[in-house]
Amino acid sequence: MSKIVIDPVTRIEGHLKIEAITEDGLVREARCGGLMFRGLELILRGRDPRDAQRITQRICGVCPTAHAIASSLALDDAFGIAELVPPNGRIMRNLIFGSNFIQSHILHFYHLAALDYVDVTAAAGYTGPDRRLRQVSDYVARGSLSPFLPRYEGDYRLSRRANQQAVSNYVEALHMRREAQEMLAIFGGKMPHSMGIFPGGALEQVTVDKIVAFRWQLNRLRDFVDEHYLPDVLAVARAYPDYFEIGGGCRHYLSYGNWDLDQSPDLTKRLRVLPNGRVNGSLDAIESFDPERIREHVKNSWYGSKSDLHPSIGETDADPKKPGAYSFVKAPRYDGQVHEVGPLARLLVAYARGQERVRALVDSVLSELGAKPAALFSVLGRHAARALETKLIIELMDDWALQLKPGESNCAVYDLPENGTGMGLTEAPRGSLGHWINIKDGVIANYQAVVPTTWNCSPRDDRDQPGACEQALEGTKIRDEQNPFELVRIVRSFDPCLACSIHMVSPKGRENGIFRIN
Ligand code: NFE
Ligand code: MG
Repeated sequence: MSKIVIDPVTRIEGHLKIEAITEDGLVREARCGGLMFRGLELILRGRDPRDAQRITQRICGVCPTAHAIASSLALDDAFGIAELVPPNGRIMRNLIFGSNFIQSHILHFYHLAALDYVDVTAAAGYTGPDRRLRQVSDYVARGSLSPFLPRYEGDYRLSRRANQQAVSNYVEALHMRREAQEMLAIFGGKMPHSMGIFPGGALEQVTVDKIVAFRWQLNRLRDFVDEHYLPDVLAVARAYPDYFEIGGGCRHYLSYGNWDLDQSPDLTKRLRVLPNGRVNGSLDAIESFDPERIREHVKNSWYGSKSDLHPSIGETDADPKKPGAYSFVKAPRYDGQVHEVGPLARLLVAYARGQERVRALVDSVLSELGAKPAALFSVLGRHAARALETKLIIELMDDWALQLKPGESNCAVYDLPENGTGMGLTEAPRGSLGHWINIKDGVIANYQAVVPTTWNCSPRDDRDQPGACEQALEGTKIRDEQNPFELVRIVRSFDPCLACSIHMVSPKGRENGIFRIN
């Protein structure tokens, strides 16, 4: 029995703590805890409902666009204007949101996860023709080792040449992310915290110049994804095939669906490219999705609020001294069960529903790797799904940009109701995102957001079922407890949006070591 503490896990967004108990190198028990309280839902109370679009974007600098979409969908619903959103508004929302997805997925693979697999020291002393590699070599030679060190040692398996190519792409990916942000700004105005998405549609005027500029930048991103992102993910997959076998977790996958193709007022019936649903590891029992079955548990969370509430009547009363609790993250459950959300869940739901483009993409990668669909329930399955989703979104966006109609309306005109309720369901880069609003006397009476990482990195629920990431960690064999690569690779595969610390605690309470990970 031993206890390993990793605090914090870096290269993720925000603050997360994970504890795990090991026995003979096997993780017996893992705990995820979010250690920050922010209370944005409380800040929204008493404000003009239209402020939700602005304030909820401040939840995060990485996925503000997702919150702009979710809040605008909730407000479309509460104002009764969903069907009035014109096609230009719907398409621009998809284009702005899609730009953010591309940026976010490239960020995750190259700048958050890749250094778990790529040995950046392969760039040291490089003097060849690759300008990007020389930049890294010069940077390291000046003694600038962050964000590359400290790191775990002992499991870098790519060839020197493959490592160098990946480091070069790491630098190129910084430029690509800037391009994706600039592309977002064409229809979104700016990034982060765009004003382009708004209840009723989107605010930019459509012009031919903007469509041309958008497609030009999209093409550059397409080249990067086809020539580098997907090949690099496949190179990692070939070098680390054992990571198709670990980190699976709960094997229940949930998606609210994304990429609106019509304006049906019932979001669960709205035509979306990626359908909603839930599926388990058999992939043959796809079930329809009913948002009434969502609940948030708080037995093990630092909240004094009632547990097992639907988000439409959710409460956010922090109680940081609550005995037994270990996280500010609540525990959302669907049908009382733990579910994983994110790119893998979205693709599995679409795959199980027979979505042709998704089937073709997933099958092509599986056949290239000689793997079966079950291999996707893993660390590498999450990385592959994220890369494939990026490719899919780029293809879709190119078509959508051509469907915009210069000179036509982009936003509905409407009056604000004094009272109403609304629900905004979408898929953020990291998974299912829901906003619920209750408007009374013209102001926000209650607002609740249930975000992807709340699903994936939740603590134990009212029945003490571990959350999705906790389950993915449990049962993992650690090869070298001084270098517990496996744990951080599992955590990072979820792309969590909070900073984590991982504690491995023995039943006898012995502490094995404290690790800082970069
Ligand atoms: Ni802060 Fe987010 C995404 C949302 S949080 S990154 O994607 O919503 O899990
Ligand atoms: Mg919440």
